[in-house]
Amino acid sequence: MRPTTEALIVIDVQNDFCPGGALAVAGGDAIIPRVNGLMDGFAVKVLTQDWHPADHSSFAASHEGAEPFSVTEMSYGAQVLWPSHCVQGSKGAAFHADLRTDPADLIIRKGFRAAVDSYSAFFENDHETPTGLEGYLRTRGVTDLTLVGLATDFCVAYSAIDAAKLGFNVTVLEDACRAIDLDGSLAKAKAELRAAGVRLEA
Ligand code: VGL
Ligand code: ZN
Repeated sequence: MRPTTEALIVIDVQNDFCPGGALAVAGGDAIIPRVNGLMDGFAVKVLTQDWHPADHSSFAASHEGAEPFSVTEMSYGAQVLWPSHCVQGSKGAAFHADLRTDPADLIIRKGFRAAVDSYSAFFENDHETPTGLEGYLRTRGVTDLTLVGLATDFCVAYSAIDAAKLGFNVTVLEDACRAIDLDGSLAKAKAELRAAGVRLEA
């Protein structure tokens, strides 16, 4: 068992990011056995859940004439417009049935404000609205984070980079993640992860 200063953060292992889902990540469900196996080794375990209202501004359907995977400009910067996904209370927003959720200490939801997306488990995409996860981890005395989940190049990368900026020691287990890889986003995310001081391990 790892010390109580170390937390496992499992990002968005939800039906919509797995094969058959609205924003399916290739092989998204293949990481689940590894993620399940990691849980017992960590004293602190957090799951995140992408949790959008049906009219969320990150959905292409919320923008007249916009195609999914196009990019638009929001008040807080560039934003990819996604197929509608992880709508609050929908089957797509539920955790994958094979993911062990009972061992989790905390399930933190993000992206619930219609006007701003939230890739990171720590801050929304305006980079200033906190989710509260930092306070939770610090008050529990956590200093080191291991991140796994979906998708490597969006929610995992944003979370890991924010965590490193906040001063946590951060490791991403690449084999326990899968990427969307939109227009080179995986290579870009990996370069940014390394630049932020995030450790990438298999
Ligand atoms: C994610 C795109 C939109 C993710 C969430 O979990 O990586 N990507 N919403
Ligand atoms: Zn989302």
